[in-house]
Amino acid sequence: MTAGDGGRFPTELPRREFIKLCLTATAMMGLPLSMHGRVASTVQSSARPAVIWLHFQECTGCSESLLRSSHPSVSSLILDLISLDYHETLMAGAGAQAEQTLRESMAANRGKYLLVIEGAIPKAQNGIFCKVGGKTALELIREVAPGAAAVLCIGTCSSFGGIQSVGVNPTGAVGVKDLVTDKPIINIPGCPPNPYNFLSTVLYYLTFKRLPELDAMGRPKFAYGRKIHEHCERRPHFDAGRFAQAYGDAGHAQGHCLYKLGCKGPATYANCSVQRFNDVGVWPVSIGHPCIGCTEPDILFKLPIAEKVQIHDPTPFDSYAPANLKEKGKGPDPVTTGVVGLAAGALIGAGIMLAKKLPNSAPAQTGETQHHEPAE
Ligand code: FSX
Ligand code: SF4
Ligand code: F3S
Repeated sequence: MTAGDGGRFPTELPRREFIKLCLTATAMMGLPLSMHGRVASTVQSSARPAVIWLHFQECTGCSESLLRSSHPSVSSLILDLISLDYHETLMAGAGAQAEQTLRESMAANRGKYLLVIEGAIPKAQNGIFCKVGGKTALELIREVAPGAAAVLCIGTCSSFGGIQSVGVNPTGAVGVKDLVTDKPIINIPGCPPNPYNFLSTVLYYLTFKRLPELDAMGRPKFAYGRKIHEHCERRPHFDAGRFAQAYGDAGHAQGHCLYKLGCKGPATYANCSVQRFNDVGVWPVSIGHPCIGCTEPDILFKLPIAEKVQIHDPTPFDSYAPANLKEKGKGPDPVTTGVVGLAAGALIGAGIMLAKKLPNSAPAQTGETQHHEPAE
C-alpha cells in the first residue's frame, strides 16, 4: 500500500488508521494537531534508525504489551519506524548468528543507533546474576551503550530497578541511569508501560532530532507531567466523598473512588486514564483496581497496595463536571488531605466545597516517597 503522497507507508495499516495513530501520537506529545503531517512524514521517511534492544532482569511484559495487542497498529508502526537490528525475543537468528548481528549493527551505526533497555541490571558479584551470550548484563551495557546516540529505558525495571531492586535486592539490581552517565537517557516507566508512550517518545525523537522535555526523573513530561488523580474518571466521586470501602461493596460496584482501597493515583505521574491500554481502552482504575503507582520508583512494590498516600492537592479543576452533592459521602479525612487547621470544619461533607477555596498545592515532581496516613 502507498500513502498516496509519496514515501514509505506502513504495510499493515490502512491509511485511515495510520493517520489516526499519527494524530494520537501528536496530541500525546502536546503538539498542535497541525503537526501530525510532520510526524507522518517522519514515519514515511526511508531513514529508519537502527535500534538495538537488550533484555536483562525483567518479565518481558514491556515487549509483550507492545506487541500483543489484538490490533497490531502500535507494534506495526514502531516496527516500521525503526530498523530493529537486535531483539532477543523477536529476532529469528540465535546463538553466534545473533551475536554477530549485534556486533555488525554496532559497527555500522556507531554513534547513531538507539539503545532500548528492558529490565534492570544486576551489579552485585560482578553482575553474575544475568548473562546473555556468555556476557553479563553489566558487560553488555558497558559494551553497547558507548556507541548509542541515546538510551531509551522501557519499563520501570530499566528506568529505576523495578521489582528486583526492592527490599534486600540480593542481585544489586539498578536502573540504567545508575550505570550510564554520559548518554541522553529517556525513562518510560510503567510495569509494563503504555505502548503509546514508547511510540510517542520514539516519534518525537525521530521527528525533532532531540529529546522531549523530561521531568526530574527523566520521564517525558508529555506523558508523565500530571498525576493520575488529576484526570481520573472517578475523581468526581473523590471530590464528593464517595469511596469504595471494600472490594465488591456497593461503592466499588458503583464505580466510586478507590482511594480508601489504597489507590496511589494522587501520588503517581502518568497518563493511563487518558491514553488507555489495549484496544478496548481499559486501565487499572477503570476495571476496579487501585493504581499501584507503577511509574513511581518510590511507590511500586515499596508501599503496600492497601496503604493510602498523602493527598497534596485536593483542589479539583474548574473544568470538572460538578460532583453530585446531593449524594454525599464521608469525604476524605482532614489528616489525609493535609489541610488540618486550615478549614477543618468545611471538610465535613462534600470535599469539593472545601477544595474550591484552597490553592492548588501540587508539589514539585521530586519523586519522594509519599507518606502513609492513618485510616479514618
Ligand atoms: Fe519490568 Fe518489563 Fe514490569 Fe515486566 O520487561 S517493568 S517486570 S511488567 O515488563 O521490565
Ligand atoms: Fe481516581 Fe484513585 Fe484519585 Fe480516586 S484516588 S480519583 S480512583 S486516581
Ligand atoms: Fe500503573 Fe497506576 Fe497506570 S498502576 S498502569 S500508573 S493506573
